[in-house]
Amino acid sequence: MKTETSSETQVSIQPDTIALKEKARQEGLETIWERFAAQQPQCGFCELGLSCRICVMGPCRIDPFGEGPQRGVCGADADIMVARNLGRMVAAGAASHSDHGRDLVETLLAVAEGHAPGYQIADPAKLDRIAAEFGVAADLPPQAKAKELALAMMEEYGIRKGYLTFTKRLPASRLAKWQALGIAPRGIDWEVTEMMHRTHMGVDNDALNLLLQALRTALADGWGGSMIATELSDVLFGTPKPAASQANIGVLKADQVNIILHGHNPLVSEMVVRAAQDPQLINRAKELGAAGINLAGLCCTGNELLMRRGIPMAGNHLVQELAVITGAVEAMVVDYQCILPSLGELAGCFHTLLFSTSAKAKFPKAAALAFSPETGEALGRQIVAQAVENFARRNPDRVFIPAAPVQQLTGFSVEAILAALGGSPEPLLNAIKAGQIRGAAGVVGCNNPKIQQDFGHVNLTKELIAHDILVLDTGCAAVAHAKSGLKVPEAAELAGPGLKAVCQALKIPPVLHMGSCVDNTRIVYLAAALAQALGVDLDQLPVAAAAPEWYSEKAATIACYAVASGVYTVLGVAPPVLGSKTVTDVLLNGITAPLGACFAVEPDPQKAAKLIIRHVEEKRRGLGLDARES
Ligand code: SF4
Ligand code: MSK
Repeated sequence: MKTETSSETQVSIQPDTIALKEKARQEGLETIWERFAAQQPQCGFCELGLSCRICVMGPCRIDPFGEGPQRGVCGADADIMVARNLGRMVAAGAASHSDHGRDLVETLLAVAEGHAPGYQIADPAKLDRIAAEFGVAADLPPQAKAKELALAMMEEYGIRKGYLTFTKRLPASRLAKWQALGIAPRGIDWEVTEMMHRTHMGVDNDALNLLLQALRTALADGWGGSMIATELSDVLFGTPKPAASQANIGVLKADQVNIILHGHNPLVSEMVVRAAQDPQLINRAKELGAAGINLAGLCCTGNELLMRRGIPMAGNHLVQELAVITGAVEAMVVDYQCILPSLGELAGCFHTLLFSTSAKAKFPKAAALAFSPETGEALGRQIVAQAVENFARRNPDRVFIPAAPVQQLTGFSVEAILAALGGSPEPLLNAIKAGQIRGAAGVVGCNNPKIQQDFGHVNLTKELIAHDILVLDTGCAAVAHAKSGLKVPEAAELAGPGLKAVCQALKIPPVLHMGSCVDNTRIVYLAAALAQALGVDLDQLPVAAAAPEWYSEKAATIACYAVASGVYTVLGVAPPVLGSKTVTDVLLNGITAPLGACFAVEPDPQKAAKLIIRHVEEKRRGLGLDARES
């Protein structure tokens, strides 16, 4: 192996990524970074949101310098074009999370009706709590209760009277703000459909009106589809509790059958976990010379399994191709979202089997297996059996696992955090009131090849905890933090004195893992609970959010529901809106008065940290708490 080149070190701050990227280069294998380089220069019109292909009178572009066309063929100006594009982006993100949630609702119904072998109600107490929120009779037996809850949740997707049920978790003042603006979310599918309708040529041509519907669509995700996905995953597979695990590519084992579980929905991967414990399959692996069957996660399916089962995490978004390039992966199992279409081709360069598991997400050169609640258990076994047999095809000379795994503590659901605090948010609020913890920040979101991998997450988070701000993380940011050693209790040494003392007393890290992308709802739910306990609205809390390396439509939606919920949000990558001064002004300033929160864009993590620290201290001052000059 040659020594790393400067270009390899530029792709990531993580040694495992750098080493595997170098292996890819030596073997002439293309990765996301080569494709990113080949796309340069990327379209400046698109970057600014000033291109439109909504109809076939176009495509159209608007010249940001005022010299070329200022309107599309239909007459749309820059404001309309940018707002429509953003609205469609948010709709796609909301649809993705919410369709994921729908798969869980359907599985819950199948469990209730007795035709989902292998699945069960893993957390009956949580079923009781959620069912009560949806008005399901408390005295029903669990199966009947699960059925009523599933049917009630199905209604959340369509046309219903009033607003989404989970909005009752919010302080009344937040819902009142949404009602005043006309953005309180109704049905989940309703909001997505209306967003798509309004952005058709010749419908809504008022940028502000379009932006308001984008926020309502995002809220239908955050307080609807995503929240359903989180809560039902807990009901079906268990509510996460703190557990020790590991992260980075070193969680793959050279002497074992390695199966990687990638995507977002835990429905199939939970069955793979079960099958991997089957003594028959383990014995077969041993017959073939393996020491056992090793499971590892990627992206948010990985986060789901990590949170509930302690399955170690191989990596985040930019590691997915590199994981195959280790040459040690017998099977990669994908469901949907954030899965690179290049994986099948790459897997073909190794012995790796690539299985897709959703009929709605097929991939080139992947074996397409279609999950249903009826077949999930059998699919899990089929996948593990094929992976085990595939161990015989591995070429040991190509195996390269260039890192020792890093320890991490995971599993901080809202329930687990409250349990760690003795059952009430009071101790956390007391620590905030006393100024030991200045506030909290959700650092979430993706990797993006435009940014050195994990640089934004890790540097922002280090700065925040050093200033006594507790960090809550999800998604690929969570993996970045884990790989960098920030998610062990010993990382409290990097925190400011107040946060350090709290972490040491509770034996927790200063960065708490709250799950996958849909689990950002755990963060806003916790914020809502804190606001309720304090008798204030969410925008009055000393809390903020950041997505330093985001890339996806889903992340845009999450950011929109965070801001609309009252959480100031700093983006490390500018969204494609800068082509419209009106839209940019509304997002950076205009929404502050009615919603109490807005966006900021700051790629430099040190500067982003300053923005968040200043915001937290201002909010402390607003609550009458001590505030540091920042
Ligand atoms: Fe062009 Fe208007 Fe059609 Fe967009 S909707 S492609 S701006 S004509
Ligand atoms: S997987 S949406 S790259 S966080 Fe949820 Fe990671 Fe972003 Fe996908």
